[in-house]
Amino acid sequence: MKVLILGGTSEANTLAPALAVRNIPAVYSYAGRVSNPKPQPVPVRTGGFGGTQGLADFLRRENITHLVDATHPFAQQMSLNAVAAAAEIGTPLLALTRSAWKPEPGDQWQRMPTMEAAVASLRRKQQRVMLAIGRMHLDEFAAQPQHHYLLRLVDQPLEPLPLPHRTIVVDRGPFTVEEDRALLQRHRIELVVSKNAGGEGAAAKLVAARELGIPVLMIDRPLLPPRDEVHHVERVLQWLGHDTDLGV
Ligand code: 3Y8
Ligand code: NAP
Repeated sequence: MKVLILGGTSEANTLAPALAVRNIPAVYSYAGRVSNPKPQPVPVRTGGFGGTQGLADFLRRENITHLVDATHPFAQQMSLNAVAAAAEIGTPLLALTRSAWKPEPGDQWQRMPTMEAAVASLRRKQQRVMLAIGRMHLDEFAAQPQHHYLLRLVDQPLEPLPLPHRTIVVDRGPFTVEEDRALLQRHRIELVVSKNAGGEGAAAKLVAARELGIPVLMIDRPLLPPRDEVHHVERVLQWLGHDTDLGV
């Protein structure tokens, strides 16, 4: 048995130790998006595979027997490639993911079907907006340069940003409600833009926004192809035919 974990999330970071402690051979894969990703208790590889074919070649070359897609719900291309490569060579595939967030009493959410829709809905007078969507889609918000943006990024950006009025906070999650409440108050945020990531790592800003009565533009997840999905590491261990008492 040899497991390839497509990682980069808290779920993947819970799965890797569970495999390591059971001496299940595994490789953890990062895209190489941030300068110093979290270390892992199993061998790590970093960078794209080179599309579906590149991934299929990797699966063959490394004799991967099981593929676990534990990437983020917005990592649509990686998930598409995983389904296609696994089908092409018959490698068993399981997705380890988390349910989408649902609004709770007190939430002032406006659901957005896509990132583009969120940008379009910012066609309004200047506001103080927290963009908690990371770095990769910031350019799209240049269409609405009038706002004062609070940007939370994992790394200091290397390239100039296309947003004239912005404050950058360099921080990586998981975040706490106290931190995020203080951040929203300090920057007098009037609107939060968020991906519907699910899980705990990015939820703090939503609780803080609810408590402070701040509206949220909540961007729905992109569509993913049908595949077997689980939400807990124990289910992955069962799928691998291993004991599930999570001593780890
Ligand atoms: C490189 C690897 C853990 C897991 C850490 C999770 C939780 C904290 C919250 C906000 C939202 C955002 C962003 C976010 C969170 C976890 C998890 C999660 C959101 C790291 C990591 C990698 C990435 C990539 C990065 C993206 C960006 C997205 C920041 C590691 C820290 C906004 C998504 O600068 C960039 O290029 C960043 C790119 C993809 C989305 C984007 O479009 O910019 N994640 N995040 C992974 C790789 O190279 O393969 O160092 O740990 C992982 C985590 N980020 O156990 O510690 O599981 O989701 N990540 C979103 O959810 O909206 C921040 O600020 O409120
Ligand atoms: P994406 O748009 O679906 O992926 C684009 C390309 O990046 C993929 O086709 C693949 O390149 C490469 N890639 C993505 N994830 C990879 C991985 N784990 N290992 C190796 N290559 C990978 O993905 P993304 O949104 O850029 O996310 C990149 C990473 O950040 C993933 O690990 C994801 O779990 C993590 N992350 C993303 C978000 C988010 O909001 N998107 C949030 C938290 C964490 P090739 O086609 O060349 O193989």
